[in-house]
Amino acid sequence: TKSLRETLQDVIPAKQEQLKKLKAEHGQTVVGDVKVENIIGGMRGLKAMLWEASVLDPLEGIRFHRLSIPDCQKVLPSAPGGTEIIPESMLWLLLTGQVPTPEQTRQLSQELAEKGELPVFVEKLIDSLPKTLHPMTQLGMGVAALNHDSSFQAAYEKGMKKQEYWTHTLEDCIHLIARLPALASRIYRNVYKPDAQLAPIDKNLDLVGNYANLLGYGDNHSLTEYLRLYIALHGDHEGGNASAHTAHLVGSTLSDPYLSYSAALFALAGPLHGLANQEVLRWQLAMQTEIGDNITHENIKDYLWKTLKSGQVVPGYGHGVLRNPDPRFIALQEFCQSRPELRESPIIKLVNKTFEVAPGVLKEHGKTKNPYPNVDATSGCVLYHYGLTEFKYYTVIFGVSRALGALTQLVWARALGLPLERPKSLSMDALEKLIKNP
Ligand code: FAM
Repeated sequence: TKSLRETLQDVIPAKQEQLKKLKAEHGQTVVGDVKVENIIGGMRGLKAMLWEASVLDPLEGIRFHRLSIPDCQKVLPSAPGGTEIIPESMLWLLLTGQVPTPEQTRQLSQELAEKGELPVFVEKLIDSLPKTLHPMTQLGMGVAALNHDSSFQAAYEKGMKKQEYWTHTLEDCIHLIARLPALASRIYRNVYKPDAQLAPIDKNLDLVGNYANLLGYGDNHSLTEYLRLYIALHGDHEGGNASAHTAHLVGSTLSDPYLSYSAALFALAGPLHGLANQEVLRWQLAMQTEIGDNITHENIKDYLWKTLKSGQVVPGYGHGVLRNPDPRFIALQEFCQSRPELRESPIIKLVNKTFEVAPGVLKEHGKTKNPYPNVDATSGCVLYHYGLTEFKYYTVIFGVSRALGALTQLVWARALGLPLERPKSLSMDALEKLIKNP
């Protein structure tokens, strides 16, 4: 059985060769135009970066290498006693393009558990923060501080060769992923359950098994399975989204993976991005409070219009790339439908009912290019059902997850020797000059 490192060592040369060929044979091939609307429109649709682990199709949704979400659910190993995909098998797929065996998945789980403890100074740092500081700010600070032990940074100072970049990057990425449950659960404990004892890391458990335990929900098998699926599915969504792109940009300066990923977390903390799952729950609960029980489709329609007319976005709907319901939303919905207690949950029923009305209203409103739900339309509401009701914490779970894809790309960027990212910007005057005189 090959280890993760050995498997990567096997697949890297062919990719390096592929890149060399692309550069040599197609360096000057035109694959698209740059329009003024791309420059002033947040670079939407501009094909301008390499990202190895996944590609997002506007209609079909995400594919991790060649595998769609349903494909992944069929072939990726789960935890012992579970049926859902786990982050370890997703990480293996993202990094290597290969489906790990159950044994390889267990080995990775074990390695992560062994590396899962936080350095004491990081524990102290997190413990010293005010409970009122948003959990995402705390997570970003904790991740940045972990760069104290960066293998990449230490090796760089000693003058390592470029060929060694990826191995040190991989070491940092594995250590960081391993430590995220301890860091994220310490933040949860400090902010919401100050009297609770944090469980020790169980060396025989998978990453999310430990995370659920540390959060104090380890005996809830159904929630643990949900978290496994949630964290695996949120792991990567190609490279252009704000958090992934931030990690890539910062990493391209040869900042180490800890600093790169902490920057990504602060992009994820924006309400148009990862914070949306907290906003969805706030919005759905406000709808319930205002309307009361027995909410009808008509009530929801009125509430949606009220939100839109007050100039706010409907959280959990729309997407920068997708133009259909998000397959991650569908997968989480299917998880809910397969469990009677979730099928009957009032908050899940409200999410479903909203889904029956919102696309029609958003189409009539006519602004958004995608009137369908994204994954955030349901992800936080399921947590709420399970009693994890502290919604300011939800984006932290997203932050634990997105590390899988963003860190994978850092390994590939260093293995492929990708350069410093440095697009050209223009002022409006310069743009007008260019339009007149291309
Ligand atoms: N409700 C109301 N208006 C919306 C909307 C929504 N859900 N989604 C888009 N629009 C508006 C948008 O604000 C823009 O209006 P202006 O022209 O006045 O600026 C117009 O429709 C065109 O936007 P678009 O091209 O369809 O979308 P963008 O690519 O600009 O933005 C999102 C994409 C995700 C930021 C946007 O759909 C949105 O704000 N959605 C609500 C927040 C949300 O759910 N974010 C989570 C996204 C998620 F997948 C993630 O990152 N986790």
